Amino acid sequence: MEKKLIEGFEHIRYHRAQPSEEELIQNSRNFYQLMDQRRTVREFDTRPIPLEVMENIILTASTAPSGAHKQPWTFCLVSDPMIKKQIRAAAEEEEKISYSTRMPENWKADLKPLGTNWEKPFLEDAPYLIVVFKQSYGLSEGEKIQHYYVSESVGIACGFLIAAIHQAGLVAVTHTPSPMNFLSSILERPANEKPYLLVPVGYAKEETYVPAIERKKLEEIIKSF
Ligand code: IYR
Repeated sequence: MEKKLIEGFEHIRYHRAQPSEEELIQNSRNFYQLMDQRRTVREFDTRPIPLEVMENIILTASTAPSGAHKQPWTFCLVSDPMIKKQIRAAAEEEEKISYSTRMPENWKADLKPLGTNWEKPFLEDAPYLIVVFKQSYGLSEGEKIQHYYVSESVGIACGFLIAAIHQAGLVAVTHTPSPMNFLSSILERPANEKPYLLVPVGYAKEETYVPAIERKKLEEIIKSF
């Protein structure tokens, strides 16, 4: 490996094949077409998933860039049916209050086409729940470690996570029960970690339907200068 000291810090030579223009077009088109098939799915088959698949998906998420490379994330991987049951009960308790009193009418109207409600059977049906925690600061031998751009870093990692789940052939729903501090106590997380996103993962249920919604056209999302 070619190495170089830059300002006293070891660097390694960056190697990556440089695709031709045709290859760039093909690669970008293929990945777009793959990702455009991703849908949020809320109905899961209970069929188990090999642990290695989940580990690879989480490793992929951990390749995300992060502020000062502090990697301010923890991925709790839950398959224990008793813990899933506890998480479902606590989430539904909050969601029941949210849907009945916390969420304004226009919010509920916006969700109507998606068919969501306070019931969350996917929290028990999905073989795995990935609960992503953001670390406001790090801890090493009792010392606090400064973290930077924590929400941005963990958000990017979650994007990678969702892409990896889809690429593997599985489905997920990005669930954000609110408030979700119950996840800290159920999963016994330390004070430097805050729940960020709850992602049930599994095979889609055999016959399931997703809302017939469309994505914004390129002209609506791009402004070229
Ligand atoms: N957290 C609630 C409500 C909800 C909110 C949004 I914004 C969504 O896109 C979907 C659901 C729930 O999970 O049902």
